[in-house]
Amino acid sequence: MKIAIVCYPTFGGSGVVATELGIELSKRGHEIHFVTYKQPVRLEYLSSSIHYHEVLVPEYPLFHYQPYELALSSKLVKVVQNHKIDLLHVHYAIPHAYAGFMAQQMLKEQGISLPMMTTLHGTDITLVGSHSFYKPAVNFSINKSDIVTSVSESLKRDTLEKFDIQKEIEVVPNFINISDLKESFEDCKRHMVADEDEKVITHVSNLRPVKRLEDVIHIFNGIHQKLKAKLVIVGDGPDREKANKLIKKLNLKDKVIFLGKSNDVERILCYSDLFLLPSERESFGLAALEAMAHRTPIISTNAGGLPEVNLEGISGHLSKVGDVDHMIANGIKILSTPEILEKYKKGARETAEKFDVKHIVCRYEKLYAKMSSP
Ligand code: GMT
Repeated sequence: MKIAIVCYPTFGGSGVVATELGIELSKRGHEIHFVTYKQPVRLEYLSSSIHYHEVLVPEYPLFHYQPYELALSSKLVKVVQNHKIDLLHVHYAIPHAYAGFMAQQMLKEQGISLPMMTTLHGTDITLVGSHSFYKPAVNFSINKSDIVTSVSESLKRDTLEKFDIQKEIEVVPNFINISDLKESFEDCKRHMVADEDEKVITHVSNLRPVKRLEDVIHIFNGIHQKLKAKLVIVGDGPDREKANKLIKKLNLKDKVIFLGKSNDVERILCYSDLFLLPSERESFGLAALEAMAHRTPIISTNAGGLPEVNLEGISGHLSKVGDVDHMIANGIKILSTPEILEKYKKGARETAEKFDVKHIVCRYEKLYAKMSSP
């Protein structure tokens, strides 16, 4: 099939999932066309089966806001016409489902049918999408999609609660390509972040308020009072400065390492002993799944879809949002002896294997086939 994929190309879970999906679909014989404003970060190479079409929005003095969805829908029309695209898969409802619907309507006028699947990822529903500024348009474009999927049962429930949805929502969880993972590195670099007798605790995110970065630091502080450890923070975002102040106040400057945005997350996870994700909201928690695939147990909240990914007592532990003491106690429990840590590492990896690409991508393919057959 010839599939056009629309996503956010920069760092962020939905773009990563869309890109990995496109790469996997191309390996299965489909021709993939990414349509977005920048080449997706995880898309390292283009080929005869993976194409990228850039959406340009030229500046014009009259525009206070650049009309991206207008440019995107026009680009989609061109890509569909030029490449004989069979279907459109948009990731993150805003504004992609809306732009996709407009492209569909323009193509319909020319007698071209373009079925559209919309995958809901999280904040497009729980945070931004449900704001009254956007809600009518989001509600409308979800209902106009031929198939709607969500990345967790929890997100499906949230969508049905917050919007007036007339369609069935199929849950297709996020996935990881286990066989592609690099499990060990000759130049591991663990020694650059921690001493032999120190545990490595990791947090990877876009450092937005929803990730509760201050809780990450308080949890680390509590664990570090009991055992030797370093905290590695990967990613960048608006809460970094606030976090730096807290690190200074708690006298943790020598213990916390900020690595910024990195494409080397695999190497970092490879030597991590524990992963912290104390988010206030998380429709799925792809970062936790990636850590689990690298045998890293998780301390997370029980928000949103996290209990569907991090299995209590198996891959790690769950706590109520903000219950830092509970998360500290659980972190200490996991790290207390090499035997206990190994048990959680095994549990994390086995749980991640259930989300392997080979179990999940075929579910999208079945839905594509359903959507394309009249
Ligand atoms: O919050 C983020 O990290 C970005 C956001 C996105 O759409 O880029 O992530 C959401 O989608 C991810 C992929 O499906 C999920 O793993 C995240 O849990 C979800 N984030 C939230 O719900 C806050």
